[in-house]
Amino acid sequence: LLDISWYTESMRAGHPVEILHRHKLQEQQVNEAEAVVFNIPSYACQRRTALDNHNTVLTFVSQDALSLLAENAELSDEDGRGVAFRRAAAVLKALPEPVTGMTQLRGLPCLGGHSLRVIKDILEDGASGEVELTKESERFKALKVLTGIFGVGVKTAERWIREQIHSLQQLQDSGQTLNRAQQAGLEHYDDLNQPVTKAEADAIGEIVREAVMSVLPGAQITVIGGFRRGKLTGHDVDFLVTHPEEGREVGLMPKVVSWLESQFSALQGFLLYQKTTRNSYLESKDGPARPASNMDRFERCFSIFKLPEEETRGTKQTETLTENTPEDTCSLAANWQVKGGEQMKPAGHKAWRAVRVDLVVSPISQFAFALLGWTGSKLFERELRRWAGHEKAMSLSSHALYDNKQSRYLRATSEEEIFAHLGLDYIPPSERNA
Ligand code: DCT
Ligand code: MG
Repeated sequence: LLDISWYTESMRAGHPVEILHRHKLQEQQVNEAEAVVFNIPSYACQRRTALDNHNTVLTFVSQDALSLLAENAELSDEDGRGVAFRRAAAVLKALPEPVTGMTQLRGLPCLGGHSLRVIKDILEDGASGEVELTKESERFKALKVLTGIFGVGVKTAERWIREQIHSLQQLQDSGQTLNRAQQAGLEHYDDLNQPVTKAEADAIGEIVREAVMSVLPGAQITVIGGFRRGKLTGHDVDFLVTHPEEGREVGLMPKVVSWLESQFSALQGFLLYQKTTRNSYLESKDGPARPASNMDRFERCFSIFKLPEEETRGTKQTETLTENTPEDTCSLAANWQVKGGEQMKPAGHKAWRAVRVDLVVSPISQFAFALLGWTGSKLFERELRRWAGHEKAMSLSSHALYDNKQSRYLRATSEEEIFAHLGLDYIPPSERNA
């Protein structure tokens, strides 16, 4: 295995690695010039990244390791470091062959010294000491548990940790004041931390379709996020709604929410929680200057759905609903359900599960940008915006694409057109899994 110290040194010194690398090869007279060197473009949006990549278990291990370090950095408010690890993990995902030795990584973009060190440890020892230590660290574990509560971000979790709150039990005992989102997050903690399946996403899609069609016939509903990229599970289900007539979509969300809340059944409505924000994007007022912050400018509803189990099983079941007793609840989080006002459930188990659902409404004129911006992956989106800004002097958001050189907006009615404006080959959703 190759000593990687020179990679690190040259990168620190800001030298182009490839030149130093050739020089080093000549110096050492190592006849490795023909060693496999993958030709991987540096931006994730220039690459096709399928879900099922060509890598071996070994590469999966190192990818997971880098993703864990990325997560740790993000949970420590070190986003720059987080992105660096995410980019490195994404390069491994895009490799056409399994990595068996460090020489194969020569000349690859986005692999910094730190990431290379981790990969080297895994190739040599099967694990990285740093990753194992991080995994076991009390702080990391506490941050994961606390930010795993819907509505709790890194700042809040850190404040709680400073107050010696590391677990759900300690949070409950502490008597901290929780906002409405956090209360719902705690109440449905177990459900929301269990991956949503494709079948559940489909069942939610049907309910959303019925709701939207009831209040705005002719509207179009598209699944976005991970499920559009072909993922089999997700942490939530995301939908984009539009209407072919510009303007008809305005004010849609409150109507959809009312419909969902008013579906009287044994389960009393489909929403356990919702927060709707109005569309605050105005091209004439906002201008192209703040592309990265436009994620949340659409009319949008963050919600927690109450998905009846029968919807995913495809058969309606007649279950007797009985009064909930503490004995019915089998988990810590479920215990709060009594407090949270949920009184009815079948003895022994719930007839439903809580699922996070995001609804986004876009005017048809912005639809292609919204679709592209909300399909992800998060890294793919970040890389698209970076490509637009750094390579094309353009500003890309989920609302619009602005050409800074021509000082004008570039219109598009499909994702293909946006890729073309950006000078990129079209990449279908199933290959945006960077
Ligand atoms: N998105 C983004 N940047 C963010 C958050 C979201 O570009 N900071 C975009 C890309 C994905 C999409 O919004 C939906 O977000 P998530 O649901 O968080 O991502 P996902 O890919 O759908 O992941 P999961 O399958 O876990 O839901
Ligand atoms: Mg999602």
